[in-house]
Amino acid sequence: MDNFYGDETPVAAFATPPGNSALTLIRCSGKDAIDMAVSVFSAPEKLKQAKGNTVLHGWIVAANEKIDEVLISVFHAPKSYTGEDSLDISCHGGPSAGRAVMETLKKSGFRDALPGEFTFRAFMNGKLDLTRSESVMELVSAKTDTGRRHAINRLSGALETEINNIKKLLVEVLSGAEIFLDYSEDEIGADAKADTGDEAAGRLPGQKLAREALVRLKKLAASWQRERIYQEGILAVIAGRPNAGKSSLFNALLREDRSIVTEIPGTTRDWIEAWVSIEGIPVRLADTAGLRESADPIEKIGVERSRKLLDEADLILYLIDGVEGITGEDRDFITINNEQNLLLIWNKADVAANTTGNNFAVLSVSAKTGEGIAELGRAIAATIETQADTAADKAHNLQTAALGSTRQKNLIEAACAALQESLRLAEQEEPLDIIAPLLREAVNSLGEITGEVSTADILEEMFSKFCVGK
Ligand SMILES: Nc1nc2c(ncn2[C@@H]2O[C@H](COP(=O)(O)OP(=O)(O)O)[C@@H](O)[C@H]2O)c(=O)[nH]1
Ligand SMILES: [Mg+2]
Repeated sequence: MDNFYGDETPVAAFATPPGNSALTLIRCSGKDAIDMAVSVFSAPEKLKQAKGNTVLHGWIVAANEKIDEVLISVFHAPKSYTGEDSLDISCHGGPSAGRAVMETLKKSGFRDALPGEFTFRAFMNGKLDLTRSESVMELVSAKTDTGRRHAINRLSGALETEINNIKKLLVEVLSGAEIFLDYSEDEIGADAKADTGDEAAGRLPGQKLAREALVRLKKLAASWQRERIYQEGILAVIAGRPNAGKSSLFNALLREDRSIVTEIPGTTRDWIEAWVSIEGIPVRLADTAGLRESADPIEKIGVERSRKLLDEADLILYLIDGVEGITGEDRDFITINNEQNLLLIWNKADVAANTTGNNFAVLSVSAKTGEGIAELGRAIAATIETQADTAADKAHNLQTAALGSTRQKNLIEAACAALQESLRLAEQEEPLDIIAPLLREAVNSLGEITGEVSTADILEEMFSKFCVGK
């Protein structure tokens, strides 16, 4: 049978990366995992009788040959990470010992674990919901301290709890609606209506609860704005008048000639983007068309698209053409966009010194010679970090729930849309039989986030993105 998520075959995987190290850790888990390991352990009786959460010392052996001296941590179901019988085998480090132990384990019946299979089993055995499963992967790939803190928050169940609480509210509204559906309003009478505590409600009992749920869902949806900085990186858009040197700067930051650079204003008619790592932060860098009034219809579209992109930008790198100096157009742009994160950059410093004076904090660079580009990189990183930290501060209370993946964000948005539509219909006093299915849809979306509602496809898609051994 092909390997697939969801069987109970004992699996084994390296939990530590290959290379030189003091130790190599191999994790084993599954029904019969302990019995299988007994056949390759130097003290089989000791292992058979070992209690859960104990450590044994001995040798992995094959055909009476000692393979490696090991420590085995024994876990009994359900008290293990996966909820199954599990073993953590500490072998000697280096390229050879762990590999030889792994070969021996596989000969005794273990198979290689699939990516994320340990966490998948933990989820299937009710050890973790899906938000916490995702946070395990988030934690092991966290690049910064803040990223780690956010992952820990979700691993501790903050998001799971908030989603379950919101879901409870909606289930209450839904069951209220379904009672009204099952019986006519006359049969239920005024008492039941009063019970919902929502006298002003139209035809949907419990509208107040539904509105509260909507507010909390929207708050969660908004939390993704800051969380995604750590998960997905940020969008930085280069803007400025034609010929300011935007495409040249784009290339300088990319350290390769990706964008077309010419002296003809308006060459970059659409925008070009590329991912670049700036001081370790993943940045989606976009080079836009110059923002100027144009009669050329194609350039006009380019300018329009650039404006739209600017609206979405997490950070705008606004370039001033040093040769021309600050113009009225530049001042207008700076005034209009000062609500957004704006870094002002004086370009062409190789031929024109910065003359902006004290009114503007402006970094001087030359996209042509590379002067000031490293400093600019550091300034970009500092701005993003400040922005993220400020946002994180606002929600620094670690009880605050926040989203941890686009999967979660899409489902929250689906729930919001369904709930919002149901409230709209309720306000128009539409019948409950068209409102209730929308509420059900919102409840199901929330159930999908935690994994209460899930399909094999969704789970496989999700866990296959994990690393092996997790
Ligand atoms: N001397 C000098 N020229 C530059 C610098 N950056 C760009 N240029 C020149 O300015 C012109 C316009 O550059 P480009 O990157 O296409 O500007 P864009 O229209 O804003 O994208 C080109 O001739 C570039 O070689 C710079 O730092 N120093
Ligand atoms: Mg250009």
